[in-house]
Amino acid sequence: MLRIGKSYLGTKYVANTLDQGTEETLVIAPQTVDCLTFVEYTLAQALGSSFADNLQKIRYRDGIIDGYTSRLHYTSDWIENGVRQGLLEDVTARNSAQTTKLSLSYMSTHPKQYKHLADSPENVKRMAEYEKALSGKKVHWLPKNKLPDTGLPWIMDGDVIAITTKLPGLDIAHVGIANFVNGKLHLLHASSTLGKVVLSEEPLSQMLNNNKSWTGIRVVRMSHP
Ligand code: 2YP
Repeated sequence: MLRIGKSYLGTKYVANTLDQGTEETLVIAPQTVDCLTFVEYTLAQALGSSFADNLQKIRYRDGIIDGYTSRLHYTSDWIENGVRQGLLEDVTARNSAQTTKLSLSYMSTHPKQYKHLADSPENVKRMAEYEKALSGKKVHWLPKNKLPDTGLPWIMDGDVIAITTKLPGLDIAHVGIANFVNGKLHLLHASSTLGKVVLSEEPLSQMLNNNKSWTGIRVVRMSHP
C-alpha cells in the first residue's frame, strides 16, 4: 500500500472526477485524484490481479454498479463494504474501545454540492434511505487526544486512515495512508489545499489538532488476498 501510494506523489488533485456523465460507470482516471480516489486506486493496485474488478468491488456496494446511489459515498459505508468483501480489516475495532453511533444526513441535506443529487429528487430520496439505514450503527474510532505524534503500536505503514468529523450529518471528512517518518506518524494524502498528493509535513496528530472540525481517526488495513 505504501509503496504504491508513494508512486502517486505529485499527482494532481481534482475533486468530483467520478461525477461526470449521466450514467454511472466505472471511472478509471488515476491521472488526477481526490483524497478518496487516491486511496481507492492505491488499494485496487495493491490487491493485485484485476485492477478494474478490485476498484469496482471497493467503490460500489457489493461490487454492483446500479446508478449513482450504488456508489459508496460515505466512507463508513465504504469501509463496511470493504470488510464485508474481505478486502479490508477494521483495525480500530480491535484496538480502540471508543465507539460512536453514525448519524448521516449530509448528502441529502446538501444536494446542491452533488451534481447527481442537485437535479434528481429520486437520487436524494434514495440517498436519504441509505443514510437512515446506516445511522445508529456503532463504529469504533480513536479520538485525536489519544493519538500521539509517534502514532500507536497497532497502526502500521500503509494503513488507511479515515478522519472523523463533527460536521453534522457527516462521518468522515478526509482520508489518506499512514506513513511513519523518523518514528512519527505522517499522512500520505491527496491534499485539496496543496492541489496534489503529498506526504504531510507535520505528523498526523498535529494535522488533527490544527483542524477544529476533525475529531479523530478510524484505521483500516488491506486484507492480503
Ligand atoms: C467522497 O467524498 C464523496 C463521494 O460522493 C465521491 O462527499 C461525500 C460524502 N462523498 O464518490 C468520493 C470520490 O470523489 O468522494 C470524500 C470527501 O473528501 C474530499 C473531496 C477530499 O478531501 O478530497 C470522502 O468523504 C472522504 O472524506 C469525505 C469528503 N467529503 C466531504 O467532506 C463532504
